[in-house]
Amino acid sequence: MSKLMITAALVGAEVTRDDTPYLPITPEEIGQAALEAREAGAAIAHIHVRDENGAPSQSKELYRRAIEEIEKRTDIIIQVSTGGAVGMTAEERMQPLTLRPEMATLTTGTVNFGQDVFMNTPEQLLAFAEEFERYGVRAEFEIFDVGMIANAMHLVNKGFFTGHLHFDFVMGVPGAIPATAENLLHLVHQLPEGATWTVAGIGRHQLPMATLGIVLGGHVRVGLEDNIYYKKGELATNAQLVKRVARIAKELGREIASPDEARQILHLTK
Ligand code: KMH
Ligand code: ZN
Repeated sequence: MSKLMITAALVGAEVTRDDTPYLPITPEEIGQAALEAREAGAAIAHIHVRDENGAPSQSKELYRRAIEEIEKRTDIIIQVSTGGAVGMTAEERMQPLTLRPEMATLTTGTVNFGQDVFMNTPEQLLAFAEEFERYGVRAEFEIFDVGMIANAMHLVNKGFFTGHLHFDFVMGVPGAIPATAENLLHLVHQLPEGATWTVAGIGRHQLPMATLGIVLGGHVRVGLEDNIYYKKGELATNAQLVKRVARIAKELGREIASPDEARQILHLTK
């Protein structure tokens, strides 16, 4: 089994400061949260950005500042979001790709998202694929339901996303695939030969899915984007959530990948 890559999903688009005081919002806070997550064992920082009111944004300038604050503190792999928040246009969501980040996420399908709909039409997916190619950005496919793997492979078979393929299974969003062991195995079995995968469980599913990811040879995403609690009724910091996964992995005999080791696993050339 390879070393374990831990992704810290530091910010997200839905959680607010009213939900938790630990949510990083400003570029400086995001930089500091990335450093603390790295020190706790994370190899990848998945980031969104927020405007001065804390609202989700896909502003290129805000991403540029957040990336700068992370890069001056740590060598962690920076993975920007092209998911943004529900209701944003595809053009709005694409903006951070123009900064040529080391990685960016791409959700390959439309899905119910709580009471909302997270839209990713075939036409939009093609436009995203062209932008990833134009700026030479490595994708992490965000898989909220099983059909999204086939949609990603449809784009790969068209000639997009050449090179190593990496998937993140986001499990337990109300309206999307439930976070069960059986569903995780089914998702893993759909992947093409040689692909790597991460699992992110939402809310109370975060810890059990992370543990499954460790023992099944996948990789793990935790962080306040997906879950704000350490345990029922007790809020967590991003670093605490990462540290717990690193500790469990070590107990289970799985070593933790540094950012450079994660770059090797993902065949990133930077
Ligand atoms: N905020 C969700 C609607 C991503 O970062 O790529 C989409 C999301 C996925 O968070
Ligand atoms: Zn995200």
